Amino acid sequence: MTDTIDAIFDAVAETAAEVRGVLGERRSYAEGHNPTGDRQLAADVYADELLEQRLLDIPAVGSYASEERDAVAEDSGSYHVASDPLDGSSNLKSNNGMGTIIGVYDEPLPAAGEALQAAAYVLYGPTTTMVTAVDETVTEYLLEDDERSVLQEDITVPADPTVYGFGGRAPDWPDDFSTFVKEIEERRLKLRYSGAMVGDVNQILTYGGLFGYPMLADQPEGKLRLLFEGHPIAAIVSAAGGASTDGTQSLLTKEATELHERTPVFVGNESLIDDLESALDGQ
Ligand code: AHM
Ligand code: MG
Repeated sequence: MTDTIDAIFDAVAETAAEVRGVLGERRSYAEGHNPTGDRQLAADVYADELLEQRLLDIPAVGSYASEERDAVAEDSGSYHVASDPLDGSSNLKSNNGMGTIIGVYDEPLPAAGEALQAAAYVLYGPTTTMVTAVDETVTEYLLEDDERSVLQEDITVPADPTVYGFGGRAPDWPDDFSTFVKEIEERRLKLRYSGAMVGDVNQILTYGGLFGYPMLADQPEGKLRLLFEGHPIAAIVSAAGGASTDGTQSLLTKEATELHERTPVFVGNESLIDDLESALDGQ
């Protein structure tokens, strides 16, 4: 791992501790909406501003982009960080899990998945953990008392899948996707959907299975954003031996041409991703 990527992971871990500390008092809505139209919570804005400061303080970080801001914040340096500062923040109201996601690119944003050098997410669950992917190796850390200590090295997606979860309203799913979901259920996979992708993806790494936010009737690109959510999560699951797709191709082969571009997102066991692509073939 390069020193810069390690410094980025440290900055995210340090920020996570502070974000976690203020979640309880920042549950109210802020003034604005983010660039894809979601209402922002005070916690979204706080996490975004802290990450911007911490990451741009690292000399080799040349820019910071996030789901919560229109434009890229520029500095000088050869690494470019994309972030979803508080993923699943609507879970704050109901006191359920949430996360922070980052992707580290070696090209200015928007960029292709191939430019991704490392990715990580923090999960604010009963404990705060961070999962990183770099050099095709996935590691889980416990974030506690300002320390980042290894919980599990070389994480791989379990071979025998157990859980699945898909976003959006079932009546809005395309017919071929709905048919595929019925097949998944018949294979005795259990439904797990939390409203925070980071929590759901962490279950995929733990139990094996498939998570997705599909294309919808009125929104063919789905809900999730390629740079801030799709690429980083795909990189982590792929480094753990799983795979990703937008329905037809790996998310890591997709190039974002717009900063806030959306895409259908599916990640999980490679066999399930293959089955899904076959089921959607001909769309
Ligand atoms: P956010 O980044 O604005 O919180 O939106 C992303 C979240 C994902 O974490 C989650 O999978 C999805 O939106 C849930 O959406 P829905 O409430 O439509 O199920
Ligand atoms: Mg998100």
